[in-house]
Amino acid sequence: MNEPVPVVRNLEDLYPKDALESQEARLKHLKIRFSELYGRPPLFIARSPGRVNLIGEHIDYSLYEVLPMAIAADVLIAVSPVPRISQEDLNVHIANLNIEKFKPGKFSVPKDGNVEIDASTLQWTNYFKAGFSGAVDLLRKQNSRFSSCGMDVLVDGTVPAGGGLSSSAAFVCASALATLRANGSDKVPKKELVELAIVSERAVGVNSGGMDQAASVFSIRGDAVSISFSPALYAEPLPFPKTGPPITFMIAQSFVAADKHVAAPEQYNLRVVECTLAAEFLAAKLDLKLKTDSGPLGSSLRGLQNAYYESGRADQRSSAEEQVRVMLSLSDKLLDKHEGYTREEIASTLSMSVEALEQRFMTKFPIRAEHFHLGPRARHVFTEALRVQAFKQLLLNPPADADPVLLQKLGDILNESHTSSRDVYVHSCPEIDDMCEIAKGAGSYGGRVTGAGWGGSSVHLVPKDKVEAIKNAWEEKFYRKREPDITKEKLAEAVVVSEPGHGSMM
Ligand code: NG1
Ligand code: MG
Repeated sequence: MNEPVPVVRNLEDLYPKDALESQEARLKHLKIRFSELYGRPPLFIARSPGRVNLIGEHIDYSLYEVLPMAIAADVLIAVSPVPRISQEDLNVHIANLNIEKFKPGKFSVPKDGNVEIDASTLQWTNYFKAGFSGAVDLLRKQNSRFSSCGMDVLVDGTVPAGGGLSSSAAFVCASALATLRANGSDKVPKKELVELAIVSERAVGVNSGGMDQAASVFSIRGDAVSISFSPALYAEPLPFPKTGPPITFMIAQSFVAADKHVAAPEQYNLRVVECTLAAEFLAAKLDLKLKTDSGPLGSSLRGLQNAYYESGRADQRSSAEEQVRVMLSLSDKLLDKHEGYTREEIASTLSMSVEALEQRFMTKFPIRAEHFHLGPRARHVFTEALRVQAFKQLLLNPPADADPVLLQKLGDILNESHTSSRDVYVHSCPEIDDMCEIAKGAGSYGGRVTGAGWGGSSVHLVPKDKVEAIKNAWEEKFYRKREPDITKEKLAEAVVVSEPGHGSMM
Protein backbone atom coordinates (compact mmCIF):
# COMPACT_ATOMS: atom_id res chain seq x y z
CA MET A 1 0.00 0.00 0.00
CA ASN A 2 2.99 2.27 0.36
CA GLU A 3 4.58 1.18 -2.86
CA PRO A 4 5.07 3.76 -5.61
CA VAL A 5 2.78 4.12 -8.63
CA PRO A 6 4.26 1.88 -11.39
CA VAL A 7 6.27 3.80 -13.97
CA VAL A 8 5.70 2.88 -17.61
CA ARG A 9 8.97 2.74 -19.57
CA ASN A 10 7.37 1.11 -22.56
CA LEU A 11 3.87 2.01 -23.74
CA GLU A 12 3.02 -1.68 -24.13
CA ASP A 13 3.28 -1.96 -20.36
CA LEU A 14 0.25 0.27 -19.81
CA TYR A 15 -1.99 -2.79 -20.11
CA PRO A 16 -1.65 -6.44 -19.15
CA LYS A 17 -0.70 -8.60 -22.16
CA ASP A 18 -4.16 -10.03 -22.80
CA ALA A 19 -5.81 -6.61 -22.63
CA LEU A 20 -3.22 -4.87 -24.78
CA GLU A 21 -4.56 -5.99 -28.15
CA SER A 22 -7.84 -4.18 -27.65
CA GLN A 23 -5.96 -1.00 -26.68
CA GLU A 24 -3.24 -0.94 -29.34
CA ALA A 25 -5.21 1.01 -31.92
CA ARG A 26 -6.22 3.53 -29.28
CA LEU A 27 -2.63 4.09 -28.12
CA LYS A 28 -1.45 4.47 -31.70
CA HIS A 29 -4.17 6.97 -32.50
CA LEU A 30 -3.37 8.99 -29.39
CA LYS A 31 0.33 9.17 -30.35
CA ILE A 32 -0.43 10.17 -33.93
CA ARG A 33 -2.89 12.89 -32.93
CA PHE A 34 -0.43 14.17 -30.36
CA SER A 35 2.30 14.56 -32.99
CA GLU A 36 -0.09 16.28 -35.39
CA LEU A 37 -1.14 18.71 -32.70
CA TYR A 38 2.16 19.53 -31.05
CA GLY A 39 4.73 18.66 -33.73
CA ARG A 40 6.51 15.98 -31.70
CA PRO A 41 5.59 12.67 -30.09
CA PRO A 42 4.56 12.43 -26.43
CA LEU A 43 7.31 11.56 -23.97
CA PHE A 44 5.05 9.39 -21.83
CA ILE A 45 1.43 8.50 -21.10
CA ALA A 46 -0.12 8.55 -17.62
CA ARG A 47 -3.17 6.42 -16.92
CA SER A 48 -5.84 6.15 -14.25
CA PRO A 49 -8.98 3.99 -14.39
CA GLY A 50 -12.62 4.62 -13.49
CA ARG A 51 -14.21 2.55 -10.76
CA VAL A 52 -17.45 0.92 -9.86
CA ASN A 53 -18.44 0.85 -6.24
CA LEU A 54 -19.71 -2.62 -5.37
CA ILE A 55 -21.04 -1.59 -2.00
CA GLY A 56 -20.62 1.18 0.58
CA GLU A 57 -22.48 4.10 -0.99
CA HIS A 58 -22.19 7.61 0.35
CA ILE A 59 -20.31 6.48 3.43
CA ASP A 60 -16.72 7.27 2.47
CA TYR A 61 -17.07 10.86 3.65
CA SER A 62 -18.44 9.59 6.95
CA LEU A 63 -15.16 7.62 7.10
CA TYR A 64 -16.67 4.11 6.86
CA GLU A 65 -15.13 1.38 4.76
CA VAL A 66 -16.14 0.91 1.09
CA LEU A 67 -15.64 -1.87 -1.49
CA PRO A 68 -15.10 -0.61 -5.05
CA MET A 69 -13.09 -2.07 -7.93
CA ALA A 70 -11.35 -0.44 -10.87
CA ILE A 71 -12.95 -0.96 -14.28
CA ALA A 72 -11.30 -1.28 -17.67
CA ALA A 73 -12.42 2.18 -18.82
CA ASP A 74 -9.75 4.77 -18.08
CA VAL A 75 -8.22 8.18 -18.75
CA LEU A 76 -4.96 8.37 -20.70
CA ILE A 77 -2.92 11.56 -20.73
CA ALA A 78 -0.15 11.86 -23.29
CA VAL A 79 2.44 14.43 -22.27
CA SER A 80 5.43 16.30 -23.55
CA PRO A 81 7.12 18.54 -20.97
CA VAL A 82 8.32 22.02 -22.02
CA PRO A 83 11.39 22.93 -19.97
CA ARG A 84 12.02 26.44 -18.71
CA ILE A 85 15.06 27.92 -20.44
CA SER A 86 14.64 31.59 -19.67
CA GLN A 87 12.39 33.74 -17.53
CA GLU A 88 9.65 33.81 -20.14
CA ASP A 89 6.18 32.53 -19.35
CA LEU A 90 5.45 28.85 -19.77
CA ASN A 91 2.08 27.38 -20.68
CA VAL A 92 0.17 24.18 -20.23
CA HIS A 93 -1.83 23.30 -23.34
CA ILE A 94 -4.64 20.80 -22.83
CA ALA A 95 -6.55 19.11 -25.59
CA ASN A 96 -8.90 16.14 -25.72
CA LEU A 97 -9.33 13.58 -28.49
CA ASN A 98 -13.05 14.21 -28.18
CA ILE A 99 -12.70 17.74 -29.44
CA GLU A 100 -16.43 18.21 -30.05
CA LYS A 101 -17.29 17.77 -26.43
CA PHE A 102 -14.13 19.02 -24.75
CA LYS A 103 -12.70 22.22 -26.22
CA PRO A 104 -8.94 22.76 -25.88
CA GLY A 105 -7.68 25.09 -23.16
CA LYS A 106 -4.46 26.56 -21.85
CA PHE A 107 -3.15 28.23 -18.74
CA SER A 108 0.15 29.80 -17.84
CA VAL A 109 2.34 28.06 -15.33
CA PRO A 110 2.46 30.02 -12.12
CA LYS A 111 6.03 30.66 -10.96
CA ASP A 112 4.91 30.35 -7.39
CA GLY A 113 1.92 28.49 -5.98
CA ASN A 114 -1.15 27.26 -7.75
CA VAL A 115 -3.33 27.90 -10.74
CA GLU A 116 -6.64 29.61 -10.15
CA ILE A 117 -9.65 27.33 -10.53
CA ASP A 118 -12.99 28.97 -11.12
CA ALA A 119 -15.31 26.39 -9.58
CA SER A 120 -18.39 28.43 -10.43
CA THR A 121 -18.22 27.32 -14.05
CA LEU A 122 -18.01 23.72 -15.11
CA GLN A 123 -15.00 23.44 -17.39
CA TRP A 124 -13.47 20.07 -18.08
CA THR A 125 -9.98 21.60 -17.89
CA ASN A 126 -10.64 22.44 -14.22
CA TYR A 127 -10.05 18.79 -13.39
CA PHE A 128 -6.64 18.93 -15.02
CA LYS A 129 -5.83 22.10 -13.12
CA ALA A 130 -6.91 20.39 -9.89
CA GLY A 131 -4.51 17.48 -10.45
CA PHE A 132 -1.78 19.86 -11.61
CA SER A 133 -2.14 22.02 -8.47
CA GLY A 134 -2.10 18.99 -6.19
CA ALA A 135 1.08 17.74 -7.84
CA VAL A 136 2.74 21.16 -7.59
CA ASP A 137 1.81 21.33 -3.89
CA LEU A 138 3.45 17.98 -3.31
CA LEU A 139 6.63 19.01 -5.12
CA ARG A 140 6.76 22.31 -3.24
CA LYS A 141 6.70 20.38 0.01
CA GLN A 142 9.93 18.76 -1.11
CA ASN A 143 11.41 21.97 -2.45
CA SER A 144 9.74 25.22 -1.48
CA ARG A 145 11.09 27.03 -4.55
CA PHE A 146 9.82 24.48 -7.03
CA SER A 147 7.99 25.75 -10.09
CA SER A 148 6.57 23.48 -12.78
CA CYS A 149 7.73 23.06 -16.36
CA GLY A 150 5.27 23.78 -19.17
CA MET A 151 3.35 20.87 -20.69
CA ASP A 152 1.65 19.87 -23.89
CA VAL A 153 -1.11 17.47 -23.04
CA LEU A 154 -3.58 15.33 -24.96
CA VAL A 155 -6.30 13.45 -23.10
CA ASP A 156 -8.28 10.39 -24.11
CA GLY A 157 -10.94 9.16 -21.70
CA THR A 158 -13.26 6.16 -22.01
CA VAL A 159 -15.01 6.55 -18.65
CA PRO A 160 -18.42 8.12 -19.36
CA ALA A 161 -18.74 11.55 -17.73
CA GLY A 162 -21.59 11.87 -15.22
CA GLY A 163 -22.02 8.10 -15.31
CA GLY A 164 -21.26 7.33 -11.67
CA LEU A 165 -18.03 5.59 -12.69
CA SER A 166 -15.79 8.33 -11.52
CA SER A 167 -14.40 9.84 -14.65
CA SER A 168 -13.52 12.84 -12.51
CA ALA A 169 -11.22 11.05 -10.08
CA ALA A 170 -9.61 9.11 -12.93
CA PHE A 171 -8.89 12.41 -14.67
CA VAL A 172 -7.61 14.19 -11.56
CA CYS A 173 -5.31 11.29 -10.61
CA ALA A 174 -3.97 10.97 -14.16
CA SER A 175 -3.42 14.75 -14.32
CA ALA A 176 -1.46 14.74 -11.08
CA LEU A 177 0.66 11.83 -12.33
CA ALA A 178 1.22 13.57 -15.67
CA THR A 179 2.44 16.70 -13.89
CA LEU A 180 4.65 14.80 -11.46
CA ARG A 181 6.40 12.79 -14.13
CA ALA A 182 6.74 15.78 -16.47
CA ASN A 183 8.69 17.39 -13.63
CA GLY A 184 10.99 14.41 -13.25
CA SER A 185 9.33 12.88 -10.23
CA ASP A 186 8.71 9.21 -10.76
CA LYS A 187 8.73 7.76 -7.27
CA VAL A 188 5.26 8.67 -6.13
CA PRO A 189 3.89 6.68 -3.19
CA LYS A 190 0.33 5.61 -3.97
CA LYS A 191 -0.96 6.88 -0.67
CA GLU A 192 0.44 10.37 -1.21
CA LEU A 193 -1.06 10.51 -4.66
CA VAL A 194 -4.49 9.51 -3.34
CA GLU A 195 -4.37 12.03 -0.52
CA LEU A 196 -3.42 14.85 -2.84
CA ALA A 197 -6.05 13.87 -5.41
CA ILE A 198 -8.83 13.82 -2.79
CA VAL A 199 -7.99 17.33 -1.65
CA SER A 200 -7.47 18.67 -5.16
CA GLU A 201 -10.76 17.37 -6.47
CA ARG A 202 -12.56 19.44 -3.87
CA ALA A 203 -11.18 22.54 -5.61
CA VAL A 204 -13.55 21.78 -8.47
CA GLY A 205 -16.55 22.37 -6.21
CA VAL A 206 -17.66 18.93 -4.99
CA ASN A 207 -16.96 18.10 -1.38
CA SER A 208 -15.96 14.54 -2.17
CA GLY A 209 -15.01 11.60 0.00
CA GLY A 210 -11.94 9.59 -0.91
CA MET A 211 -13.21 6.37 -2.39
CA ASP A 212 -12.81 7.17 -6.07
CA GLN A 213 -9.26 8.36 -5.99
CA ALA A 214 -8.25 5.43 -3.77
CA ALA A 215 -10.00 2.90 -6.03
CA SER A 216 -8.37 4.37 -9.12
CA VAL A 217 -4.87 4.26 -7.66
CA PHE A 218 -4.80 1.18 -5.40
CA SER A 219 -6.71 -1.35 -7.51
CA ILE A 220 -5.04 -4.56 -8.50
CA ARG A 221 -6.26 -6.52 -11.47
CA GLY A 222 -8.69 -9.29 -10.61
CA ASP A 223 -9.54 -8.07 -7.10
CA ALA A 224 -11.93 -5.61 -5.56
CA VAL A 225 -10.31 -3.26 -3.06
CA SER A 226 -11.37 -2.55 0.46
CA ILE A 227 -10.71 1.04 1.48
CA SER A 228 -10.94 2.34 5.00
CA PHE A 229 -10.49 5.91 6.21
CA SER A 230 -10.28 5.69 9.97
CA PRO A 231 -7.92 5.94 11.79
CA ALA A 232 -6.11 6.63 8.49
CA LEU A 233 -6.46 5.92 4.78
CA TYR A 234 -5.81 2.23 4.20
CA ALA A 235 -6.42 0.00 1.18
CA GLU A 236 -6.06 -3.72 0.66
CA PRO A 237 -7.04 -6.08 -2.13
CA LEU A 238 -10.24 -8.03 -1.59
CA PRO A 239 -9.99 -11.16 -3.73
CA PHE A 240 -13.12 -12.91 -4.96
CA PRO A 241 -13.51 -16.56 -3.94
CA LYS A 242 -11.38 -18.75 -6.21
CA THR A 243 -13.78 -21.67 -6.16
CA GLY A 244 -17.47 -21.89 -6.90
CA PRO A 245 -19.42 -20.15 -9.67
CA PRO A 246 -17.86 -17.01 -11.15
CA ILE A 247 -18.78 -13.69 -9.57
CA THR A 248 -19.99 -11.60 -12.48
CA PHE A 249 -20.91 -7.94 -12.23
CA MET A 250 -22.79 -6.03 -14.90
CA ILE A 251 -22.64 -2.24 -14.95
CA ALA A 252 -25.45 -0.45 -16.72
CA GLN A 253 -25.79 3.24 -17.44
CA SER A 254 -29.13 4.94 -17.02
CA PHE A 255 -28.14 7.82 -19.32
CA VAL A 256 -29.64 10.15 -16.76
CA ALA A 257 -26.70 12.52 -16.39
CA ALA A 258 -26.05 13.44 -12.81
CA ASP A 259 -24.88 17.00 -13.17
CA LYS A 260 -23.01 17.25 -9.90
CA HIS A 261 -22.05 20.88 -10.25
CA VAL A 262 -25.41 22.34 -10.87
CA ALA A 263 -27.16 20.09 -8.37
CA ALA A 264 -24.50 19.71 -5.67
CA PRO A 265 -26.03 22.29 -3.29
CA GLU A 266 -29.21 20.17 -3.11
CA GLN A 267 -27.69 16.76 -3.60
CA TYR A 268 -24.13 15.62 -3.01
CA ASN A 269 -22.80 18.51 -0.96
CA LEU A 270 -26.04 18.62 1.04
CA ARG A 271 -25.64 14.97 2.00
CA VAL A 272 -22.08 15.66 3.19
CA VAL A 273 -23.43 18.49 5.35
CA GLU A 274 -26.34 16.39 6.67
CA CYS A 275 -24.01 13.58 7.75
CA THR A 276 -21.59 15.99 9.40
CA LEU A 277 -24.44 17.76 11.19
CA ALA A 278 -25.85 14.40 12.31
CA ALA A 279 -22.47 13.63 13.90
CA GLU A 280 -22.28 17.05 15.57
CA PHE A 281 -25.89 16.90 16.75
CA LEU A 282 -25.47 13.44 18.29
CA ALA A 283 -22.19 14.48 19.88
CA ALA A 284 -23.96 17.43 21.52
CA LYS A 285 -26.82 15.23 22.73
CA LEU A 286 -24.38 12.66 24.09
CA ASP A 287 -22.11 15.29 25.57
CA LEU A 288 -19.12 14.11 23.55
CA LYS A 289 -16.36 16.18 22.08
CA LEU A 290 -15.54 15.33 18.45
CA LYS A 291 -11.92 15.41 17.38
CA THR A 292 -11.08 17.07 14.10
CA ASP A 293 -10.75 14.29 11.53
CA SER A 294 -10.38 13.79 7.81
CA GLY A 295 -14.11 14.03 7.02
CA PRO A 296 -14.62 16.73 4.35
CA LEU A 297 -15.95 19.17 6.96
CA GLY A 298 -13.60 18.11 9.75
CA SER A 299 -15.87 15.77 11.70
CA SER A 300 -17.75 12.60 10.82
CA LEU A 301 -20.12 9.88 11.98
CA ARG A 302 -17.18 7.51 12.30
CA GLY A 303 -15.45 10.13 14.45
CA LEU A 304 -18.56 10.13 16.62
CA GLN A 305 -18.32 6.36 17.03
CA ASN A 306 -14.64 6.67 17.95
CA ALA A 307 -15.41 9.39 20.51
CA TYR A 308 -18.24 7.38 22.02
CA TYR A 309 -16.04 4.32 22.53
CA GLU A 310 -13.03 6.30 23.69
CA SER A 311 -15.18 8.02 26.31
CA GLY A 312 -15.54 4.65 28.02
CA ARG A 313 -19.32 4.65 27.79
CA ALA A 314 -19.32 1.29 26.10
CA ASP A 315 -16.89 -1.58 25.90
CA GLN A 316 -14.15 -0.73 23.43
CA ARG A 317 -13.46 -4.40 22.93
CA SER A 318 -16.81 -5.02 21.28
CA SER A 319 -16.60 -5.93 17.59
CA ALA A 320 -16.59 -3.27 14.89
CA GLU A 321 -20.08 -4.40 13.83
CA GLU A 322 -21.41 -4.24 17.36
CA GLN A 323 -20.08 -0.69 17.68
CA VAL A 324 -21.89 0.38 14.52
CA ARG A 325 -25.09 -1.27 15.75
CA VAL A 326 -24.88 0.70 18.98
CA MET A 327 -24.46 3.93 17.01
CA LEU A 328 -27.45 3.02 14.88
CA SER A 329 -29.72 2.54 17.85
CA LEU A 330 -28.51 5.76 19.46
CA SER A 331 -29.14 7.73 16.31
CA ASP A 332 -32.57 6.17 15.75
CA LYS A 333 -33.46 7.25 19.26
CA LEU A 334 -31.96 10.74 19.29
CA LEU A 335 -32.62 11.85 15.71
CA ASP A 336 -36.29 11.03 15.57
CA LYS A 337 -37.72 14.18 14.04
CA HIS A 338 -39.47 12.90 10.99
CA GLU A 339 -39.80 16.15 9.08
CA GLY A 340 -36.12 16.96 9.59
CA TYR A 341 -34.39 19.71 11.56
CA THR A 342 -34.23 23.41 10.77
CA ARG A 343 -31.06 25.50 10.94
CA GLU A 344 -32.40 27.10 14.13
CA GLU A 345 -32.95 23.74 15.82
CA ILE A 346 -29.53 22.45 14.89
CA ALA A 347 -27.77 25.68 15.87
CA SER A 348 -29.48 25.70 19.25
CA THR A 349 -28.50 22.09 19.96
CA LEU A 350 -24.90 22.89 18.99
CA SER A 351 -25.05 26.04 21.17
CA MET A 352 -24.15 28.36 18.34
CA SER A 353 -25.86 31.02 16.28
CA VAL A 354 -27.39 30.21 12.90
CA GLU A 355 -24.77 32.49 11.32
CA ALA A 356 -21.98 30.54 12.98
CA LEU A 357 -23.54 27.27 11.85
CA GLU A 358 -23.75 28.45 8.26
CA GLN A 359 -20.27 29.87 8.41
CA ARG A 360 -18.79 26.63 9.66
CA PHE A 361 -20.69 24.05 7.61
CA MET A 362 -22.27 25.72 4.60
CA THR A 363 -19.94 28.37 3.27
CA LYS A 364 -17.05 26.67 1.53
CA PHE A 365 -19.54 24.49 -0.34
CA PRO A 366 -22.87 26.36 -0.40
CA ILE A 367 -26.00 24.27 -0.02
CA ARG A 368 -29.73 24.82 -0.36
CA ALA A 369 -32.16 23.27 2.14
CA GLU A 370 -34.75 24.24 4.71
CA HIS A 371 -34.83 20.92 6.51
CA PHE A 372 -31.95 18.60 7.27
CA HIS A 373 -32.92 14.94 7.44
CA LEU A 374 -30.36 13.90 9.98
CA GLY A 375 -32.12 10.74 11.19
CA PRO A 376 -32.54 8.91 7.88
CA ARG A 377 -29.10 10.00 6.64
CA ALA A 378 -27.36 8.61 9.72
CA ARG A 379 -29.49 5.45 9.52
CA HIS A 380 -28.35 4.83 5.94
CA VAL A 381 -24.71 5.40 6.83
CA PHE A 382 -24.72 2.98 9.76
CA THR A 383 -26.75 0.26 8.03
CA GLU A 384 -24.65 0.57 4.88
CA ALA A 385 -21.48 0.25 6.96
CA LEU A 386 -22.92 -3.01 8.35
CA ARG A 387 -23.81 -4.24 4.87
CA VAL A 388 -20.25 -3.60 3.72
CA GLN A 389 -18.94 -5.79 6.54
CA ALA A 390 -21.47 -8.54 5.80
CA PHE A 391 -20.58 -8.48 2.09
CA LYS A 392 -16.86 -8.58 2.82
CA GLN A 393 -17.20 -11.47 5.27
CA LEU A 394 -19.12 -13.50 2.69
CA LEU A 395 -16.35 -12.96 0.14
CA LEU A 396 -13.57 -13.76 2.60
CA ASN A 397 -15.28 -16.78 4.15
CA PRO A 398 -17.71 -18.13 1.58
CA PRO A 399 -20.12 -20.67 3.07
CA ALA A 400 -18.82 -24.19 2.35
CA ASP A 401 -20.44 -26.11 -0.53
CA ALA A 402 -23.26 -23.63 -0.82
CA ASP A 403 -22.31 -21.79 -3.97
CA PRO A 404 -25.64 -20.54 -5.27
CA VAL A 405 -26.49 -19.53 -1.74
CA LEU A 406 -23.39 -17.34 -1.56
CA LEU A 407 -24.31 -15.45 -4.70
CA GLN A 408 -27.91 -15.00 -3.62
CA LYS A 409 -26.79 -13.76 -0.23
CA LEU A 410 -24.49 -11.22 -1.84
CA GLY A 411 -27.32 -10.22 -4.15
CA ASP A 412 -29.69 -9.75 -1.22
CA ILE A 413 -27.23 -7.36 0.40
CA LEU A 414 -27.01 -5.34 -2.82
CA ASN A 415 -30.81 -5.16 -2.92
CA GLU A 416 -31.01 -3.99 0.68
CA SER A 417 -28.40 -1.36 -0.09
CA HIS A 418 -30.47 -0.13 -3.01
CA THR A 419 -33.63 0.09 -0.94
CA SER A 420 -31.78 2.22 1.58
CA SER A 421 -30.34 4.43 -1.18
CA ARG A 422 -33.78 4.86 -2.70
CA ASP A 423 -35.90 5.41 0.40
CA VAL A 424 -33.63 6.48 3.23
CA TYR A 425 -30.72 8.38 1.74
CA VAL A 426 -32.77 9.37 -1.32
CA HIS A 427 -30.03 9.47 -3.95
CA SER A 428 -31.36 7.08 -6.57
CA CYS A 429 -33.76 8.03 -9.37
CA PRO A 430 -36.82 6.30 -10.89
CA GLU A 431 -34.85 5.16 -13.96
CA ILE A 432 -32.24 3.32 -11.88
CA ASP A 433 -34.96 1.84 -9.67
CA ASP A 434 -36.56 0.48 -12.86
CA MET A 435 -33.31 -0.97 -14.13
CA CYS A 436 -32.83 -2.88 -10.88
CA GLU A 437 -36.33 -4.36 -11.09
CA ILE A 438 -35.95 -5.30 -14.74
CA ALA A 439 -32.63 -7.04 -14.03
CA LYS A 440 -34.06 -9.00 -11.12
CA GLY A 441 -36.97 -10.07 -13.33
CA ALA A 442 -34.45 -11.41 -15.85
CA GLY A 443 -32.41 -13.38 -13.34
CA SER A 444 -30.01 -11.02 -11.56
CA TYR A 445 -29.23 -11.83 -7.92
CA GLY A 446 -29.38 -8.21 -6.97
CA GLY A 447 -28.36 -4.72 -7.97
CA ARG A 448 -28.10 -1.16 -6.85
CA VAL A 449 -27.40 2.43 -7.79
CA THR A 450 -23.63 2.98 -7.76
CA GLY A 451 -21.65 6.18 -7.31
CA ALA A 452 -23.17 9.48 -6.28
CA GLY A 453 -26.53 8.60 -7.86
CA TRP A 454 -29.42 10.87 -8.90
CA GLY A 455 -28.71 9.26 -12.27
CA GLY A 456 -25.50 7.62 -13.43
CA SER A 457 -25.02 3.88 -13.31
CA SER A 458 -26.17 0.75 -11.55
CA VAL A 459 -24.25 -2.40 -10.66
CA HIS A 460 -25.70 -5.92 -10.65
CA LEU A 461 -24.47 -9.30 -9.50
CA VAL A 462 -25.62 -11.86 -12.05
CA PRO A 463 -25.28 -15.54 -12.95
CA LYS A 464 -22.84 -15.71 -15.86
CA ASP A 465 -25.39 -17.51 -18.03
CA LYS A 466 -27.97 -14.76 -17.56
CA VAL A 467 -25.88 -11.90 -18.95
CA GLU A 468 -27.52 -11.96 -22.39
CA ALA A 469 -31.05 -12.29 -20.99
CA ILE A 470 -30.53 -9.29 -18.71
CA LYS A 471 -29.03 -7.22 -21.52
CA ASN A 472 -32.01 -8.01 -23.72
CA ALA A 473 -34.48 -7.18 -20.99
CA TRP A 474 -32.90 -3.76 -20.46
CA GLU A 475 -32.79 -3.10 -24.19
CA GLU A 476 -36.47 -3.90 -24.61
CA LYS A 477 -37.93 -2.57 -21.37
CA PHE A 478 -35.64 0.37 -20.66
CA TYR A 479 -33.33 1.72 -23.36
CA ARG A 480 -35.68 1.38 -26.34
CA LYS A 481 -38.57 2.80 -24.37
CA ARG A 482 -36.59 5.93 -23.59
CA GLU A 483 -34.86 6.19 -26.92
CA PRO A 484 -36.60 4.19 -29.69
CA ASP A 485 -33.80 4.58 -32.23
CA ILE A 486 -30.90 4.06 -29.90
CA THR A 487 -27.88 2.88 -31.91
CA LYS A 488 -26.15 -0.48 -31.54
CA GLU A 489 -22.99 1.36 -30.44
CA LYS A 490 -24.73 3.26 -27.70
CA LEU A 491 -26.35 0.06 -26.46
CA ALA A 492 -23.01 -1.70 -26.42
CA GLU A 493 -21.56 1.14 -24.37
CA ALA A 494 -24.52 1.21 -22.01
CA VAL A 495 -23.96 -2.21 -20.51
CA VAL A 496 -20.61 -3.75 -19.69
CA VAL A 497 -19.55 -6.88 -17.88
CA SER A 498 -16.55 -5.64 -16.02
CA GLU A 499 -13.66 -7.60 -14.60
CA PRO A 500 -11.74 -5.81 -11.86
CA GLY A 501 -9.07 -3.77 -13.65
CA HIS A 502 -5.60 -2.50 -12.70
CA GLY A 503 -4.83 0.82 -11.07
CA SER A 504 -2.98 4.02 -12.05
CA MET A 505 0.35 4.11 -13.87
CA MET A 506 2.68 6.89 -14.90
P1 NG1 B 1 -19.04 9.74 -8.09
O1 NG1 B 1 -19.98 10.84 -8.28
O2 NG1 B 1 -19.56 8.45 -8.57
O3 NG1 B 1 -17.70 10.06 -8.66
C1 NG1 B 1 -19.16 10.38 -5.47
C2 NG1 B 1 -17.95 10.75 -4.61
C3 NG1 B 1 -17.43 9.55 -3.80
C4 NG1 B 1 -18.55 8.89 -3.03
C5 NG1 B 1 -19.71 8.58 -3.98
C6 NG1 B 1 -20.92 8.02 -3.28
C7 NG1 B 1 -16.63 12.48 -5.74
C8 NG1 B 1 -15.39 12.76 -6.48
N1 NG1 B 1 -16.85 11.21 -5.46
O4 NG1 B 1 -18.76 9.53 -6.51
O5 NG1 B 1 -16.40 9.99 -2.95
O6 NG1 B 1 -18.95 9.68 -1.96
O7 NG1 B 1 -20.15 9.75 -4.70
O8 NG1 B 1 -20.61 6.84 -2.63
O9 NG1 B 1 -17.37 13.39 -5.40
MG1 MG C 1 -16.84 11.96 -9.79
